[in-house]
Formats: sequence, structure tokens, C-alpha cells
Amino acid sequence: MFDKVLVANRGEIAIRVMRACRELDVKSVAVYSEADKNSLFAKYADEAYLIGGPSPADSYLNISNILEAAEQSGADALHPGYGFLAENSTLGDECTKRGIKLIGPSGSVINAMGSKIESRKLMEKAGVPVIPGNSKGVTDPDEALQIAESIGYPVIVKASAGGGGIGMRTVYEEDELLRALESTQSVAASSFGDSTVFIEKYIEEPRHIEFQILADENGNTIHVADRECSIQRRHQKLIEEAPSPIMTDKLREEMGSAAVKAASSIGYTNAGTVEFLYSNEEFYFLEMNTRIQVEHPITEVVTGVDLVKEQLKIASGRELCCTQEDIQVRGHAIECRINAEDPLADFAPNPGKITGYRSPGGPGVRVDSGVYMNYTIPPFYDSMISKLIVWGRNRNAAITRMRRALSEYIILGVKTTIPFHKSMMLSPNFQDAKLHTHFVDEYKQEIMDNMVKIVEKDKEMESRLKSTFLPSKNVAAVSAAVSSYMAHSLEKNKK
Ligand code: MV4
Repeated sequence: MFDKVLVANRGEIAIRVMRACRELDVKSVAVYSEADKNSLFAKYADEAYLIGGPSPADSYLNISNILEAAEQSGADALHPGYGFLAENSTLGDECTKRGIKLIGPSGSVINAMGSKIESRKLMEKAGVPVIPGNSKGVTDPDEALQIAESIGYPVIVKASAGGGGIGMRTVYEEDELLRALESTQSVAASSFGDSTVFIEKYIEEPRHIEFQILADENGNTIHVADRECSIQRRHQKLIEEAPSPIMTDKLREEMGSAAVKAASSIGYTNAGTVEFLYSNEEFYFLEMNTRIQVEHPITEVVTGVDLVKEQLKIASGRELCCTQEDIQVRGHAIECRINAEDPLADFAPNPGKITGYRSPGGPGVRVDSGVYMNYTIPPFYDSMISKLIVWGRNRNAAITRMRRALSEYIILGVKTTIPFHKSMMLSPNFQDAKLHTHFVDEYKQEIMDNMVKIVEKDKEMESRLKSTFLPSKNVAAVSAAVSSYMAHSLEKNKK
């Protein structure tokens, strides 16, 4: 096992990785920007290095500054978390040059999966079902018309280098195709520096179901079951659950084998996710994410596998914890992403000072977070405050528990997505698990109407709470105590 791991990330995921380090008796190194001087993750680490200004380009994306901290600290491995440099193959190359092990897959599979056309080709070859379409770039308008004709409308034109929903256009009729081709090419060129586009059948209102993969460096690849992530808005996931409500043993066996085949056929190592679209009882490979994902805790909760510990063990050459037969799904887990955003104002980011805070607890509740009372959420990064994860014996029990946990959650000072989640938990269509990727758009009005009522009720309670959390020396003392506790924990620097 490694002696010291540098975590090249911030916030809740940096803490999540350092928690795994501590349980494995590995020292942790944080790198932080000038905007993160008061952050919990920098205090939690055994050592912390300031690497630059608030802008990601100056700090969390600055490979040479990060590697300088790695060399100074003597870290022998680096964990990139998610976002930032997680899917940047240059980081791995630079680590290798310095004898630092990158905790993640090889640069060649990161690059192969970063190209939509390349990954389609590889999956076709491996016998993994892909969406009907063409697996090479299209530039010629006549050829594009011919391909779309043979697939049948609606089709979707996608940038090969695309991601996060950028560089995609759906086409319902032949006379829209050439305009879509041109506009997708130009967006692709300006956003990704690569104008290559391809055409696929457009799957309307699919479910987004993904499989967690673990692969060690000794040739063992398993899946750690499925998650459903259909509840999203503008390609930002809001609620994830494990397992997918439609999953059966037979379907898990089929999709799971396809996911394992996808990973093992490309020599994948470490943790990854194979994404599928599911519609009309068919599933199709969509993309592979070559990183640990935000929603990994729901898989941990229903399977008991510590995915981040597995990542460290895999990178240090050890064998996987479990065989495929060992992986069992028990009960149901749901994750709500609690963001500093105003769900009544089109989810506008609302960073700022958290003037009152108390997170829920009790049976079956996990909160992964990097905040504390009196902490100021900086405006430079994503707006996630925490991930609220619950477990229940079945989906209904998990929903009931999530309602209970949401009702206990106190966050004052910034607007949050809690009212959205409270509204969703009350939605009959959500309760009936009639999920698809356009759910939030389709039931916008119903979700909004419930949310307005919820916000109204919460306001009453919040005004009463404000006197409890009144800005005072007392509040400052609590946050000073929290940071002091983190900085002087008995478990820290114990070797
Ligand atoms: C699709 C699709 C329907 N048909 N491809 C969106 C993100 C991008 N990486 C792939 N995406 C989609 N590709 C075909 N052929 C629908 C989506 C899509 C989507 C996929 C997963 C999760 C949420 C989504 C929201 C809108 C559209």
C-alpha cells in the first residue's frame, strides 16, 4: 500500500478520498487554492499545500503546481477525484515521469473513451450493444441524409469529442438535418477543437442506467451493480438511486455482463462506470466514465463495497475485494444532491455564508459534505453543499427515509435544492418510479407548485431558527472549534 496520497481535488470528494486513506493507514496530502484556505478538506489532510489562485486554471487544473506539491510532500500516489483533472491523460503521463502512481485507469483508455466515435467502434467490436448509428465521422451532406434515412428519424447529430450535452442536436425531419449537421460541426470545432460529428438514432425519453465497474491490475473485472440517474436537469444529475427500480436479476446479469465486457475488452483498470440508455426493454452503450463518480456512495450503501478503498488497493497492485458472486444488492439507496442553488429561480447558483447548519442523521442516513457552520461557499467552483444518501429495505422505505432526512436538514444563509428534493419525494410519478431523462422537464409545473408551498412552510421555521443561529461569538466559536478539531485529530499524523 502507498505511504502518502496526494488528493488533487477539493470539497466533499477530497474528504471522501482522505477518509479512505485514513482507514487504510495512508497519509493524505491536500492541495488547495486561495479560495479554499478555510475549507474542511485542507484541514482534514495530514499536510496541505497552497497551489494557486481561486481560478481552477491556476490551481486544481494546474498540473505543474500540483506535481510540485506532490514532490515536496513525497507523496507516492495521486488521486484525482472527479471533475478537474480526473479524465486528463496528461496528468497520468506526468505522474509516471516522476514515479508517482496515478489512482485511476491508463491514459490510453481515458483517451479512447473520450472519443465518442472511438468508444462506439470499440464497443461494437467487443459485442456490446450500441445505439443504431454510424461509427465514423460524417461531413458530406448527401452521406448524412443517406445515413439518417437508413436509421430512420428522429436522429441525433453528436460531436465525437462532445460531453455534458454540448455539441448535440436532435433532428425530427429530413429538412432539419443539414442545418443540424452544420451547427453541430461548428459548436464541436469551437468547443472541442474537433469538428468531427456522427449520427445516431435518437432514443426518446430513455432511462439512464449505469453500471459500476472495478478492475484490478491482475486481470479481474467485476461490476458492482447498477444505478439509475434519470433525474437530471440540463445534464446535471439531481437524484440518483441504486438499484434501478426496473432492475431484475436477469436484466442485471445481461447489462452487467455487457458492462464487464466493455471494460475488460479495452484492458480497463481501477474504478469506472459504463453508462447505458434503456428504452423499450432494450439497452445501449452510451459512454464510459473513467473516474469515480459523484453518485458512488449509493452503490457503497447497497453493496457494502468501499469503492474508494478499492481504488487505492487496485492502484497498489492488490486483488479485488470480491468476486462477481460476492456482489449482492441489499435494499435501496437514494442520493439527493444538495446544491447552493435557488430552485425557484431556475437553479441559479447561490454561494455565500452558511449561517446556520445541522445535517440529518439517524438510521440509514449518510451525508458526504465539505461544509460546516459559518463556512462561506466560494463562488469559483460547483455549488454542491453535500450529498444526502439514505438506505431503506426497499424503494418506498428509502423515499420515506429521505423525506424524514430532508425534513431534519437545516441550512441557513444560502438557498438550496432541498425544497426541490422535498417536492420530488412527494411526486406520485417519482414514487411510481416512472423515470426517464426528461422527467424534471415533463413534470416541471407540478414540481414547481409543490416547491412553492414547501418553501413557504420552510420560511416560517427558518425565521424561528434564525434566532438560534444568530450571528454571534458563539457561532464563530463553533466553527473555530470544528476546524481546530479537524486540525488536531488523534488520527492525524499518527505515524
Ligand atoms: C442520446 C440521447 C438519446 N439518443 N443519444 C446526453 C449527454 C450525452 N453525453 C449523451 N446524451 C444523450 N444521448 C441518443 N442516441 C439522449 C441523451 C440525453 C441524456 C442522456 C443521459 C442522461 C441524461 C440525458 C438528458 C438528455 C439527453
